Amino acid sequence: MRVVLATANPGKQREFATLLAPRGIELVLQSELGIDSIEETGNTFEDNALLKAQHAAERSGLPALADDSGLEVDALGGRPGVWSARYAGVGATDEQNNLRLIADLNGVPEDQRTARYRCVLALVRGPSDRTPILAQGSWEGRIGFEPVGNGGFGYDPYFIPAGLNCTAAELSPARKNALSHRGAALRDLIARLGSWT
Ligand code: ITT
Repeated sequence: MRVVLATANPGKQREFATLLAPRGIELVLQSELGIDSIEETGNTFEDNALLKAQHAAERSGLPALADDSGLEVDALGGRPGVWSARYAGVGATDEQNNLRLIADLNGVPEDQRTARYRCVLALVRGPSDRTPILAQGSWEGRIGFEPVGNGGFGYDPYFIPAGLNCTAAELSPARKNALSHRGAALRDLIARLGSWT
């Protein structure tokens, strides 16, 4: 099955390629088809994931899979949440977003730095699919004080998964996929696929 992956984020692309390779799903990047990203106007991960999937399906004429994800920090009332990619402003780099996160958590002690990553996936057969498949996953952890590790992307150098003494950026790609919100969401999606065509 050929499916368009509706993301422009290279970190997500790498993780999806590894996760979906054994599933017989051939992923085509939306950028390979000349499809631009759509503005994320939703207030929830679900709304934005659907928006991205419908846009890519409409432009490509193919089924489309989109991911909307982000980091929810308890001491920040759940922010950056759906604004994770643009926390330091539209077009911000991972480094700029991380700097803002750490500045906002200045003075917050370790036991109050709890957080989670959330991921919602939307899979549509076409732009007006009335029964899209939505799947989700989350990953509990806390925000460290210093960046550690070179793997992953986004907030990973500061995200210390619950039960581990290292950051997500120190995990191998396979280990991150086994533990992460994205890995969990994809396993949920695959469980819901059934006879989806
Ligand atoms: P697309 O919309 O093109 O998929 P994006 O980066 O804009 O790319 P989102 O709107 O879903 O995607 O924002 C997700 C952000 O949340 C991402 O840019 C990171 O800052 C953060 N994030 C999500 N999953 C992450 C992960 O596994 N590791 C680190 N940061 C993550």
